[in-house]
Amino acid sequence: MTVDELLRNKLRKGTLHMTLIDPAKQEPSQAGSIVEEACRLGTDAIMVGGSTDVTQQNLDETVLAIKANVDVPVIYFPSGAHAISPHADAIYFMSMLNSRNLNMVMGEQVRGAPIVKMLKLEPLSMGYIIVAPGMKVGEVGQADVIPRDSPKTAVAYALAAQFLGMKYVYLEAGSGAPEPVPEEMIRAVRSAIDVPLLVGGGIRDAETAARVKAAGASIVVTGTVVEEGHSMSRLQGIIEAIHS
Ligand code: 1GP
Repeated sequence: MTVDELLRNKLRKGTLHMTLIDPAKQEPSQAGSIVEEACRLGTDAIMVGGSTDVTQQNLDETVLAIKANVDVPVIYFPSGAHAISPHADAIYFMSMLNSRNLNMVMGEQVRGAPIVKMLKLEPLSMGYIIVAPGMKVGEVGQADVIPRDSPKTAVAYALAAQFLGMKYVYLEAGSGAPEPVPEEMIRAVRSAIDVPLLVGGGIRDAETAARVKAAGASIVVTGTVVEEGHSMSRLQGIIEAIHS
């Protein structure tokens, strides 16, 4: 079964949680322990990626350490074509739709596509939309961030992604954002599109996760909450809220 099929089967039963690991933020062995615990708590897949400092070496070592410990899909969440791991189960083949930098919209993808083909990685096409404040990824990606009070702008981008044939849409407030993507925006996008909607950035507790789910996220992504493995009890609450 492909990762896409597996995710779609699971999505039929309810909202999913994905744990994001930045390979630049801890040793591979620590990443392995964090995801082992996250899987024990019920996370549905692991995403591996970061906006800066991802190298072929830290990426490969982290993906291998994760794969050695867990059975859930490991999906590479790339910041560019400079590092692509053959060890991941799939790659978000994504375009940062609201970047001012054409390289983020299509250049890295053109560089990466032959590598993805050669490595036989499963591409999961995704429209990546950065919502204010956008944090590091918004800055590095030179995003024209979607204003928080403009759900209709987010809807227009998300619809454009779907009409272009992208299989997933990701609304991203940025890792460590003080607030997640506004609920009204999630609701508006959810009711406009038919493809699975990922929502991430600034989700640090169960209550927030429950609100993001209720607003219509198909997949809730958290990263910071498990960085350095400090907040596994919070992660437990988040995953319970998403699966309840
Ligand atoms: C970043 O949306 C993810 O791409 C995760 O954000 O680190 O704030 O959980 P956090």
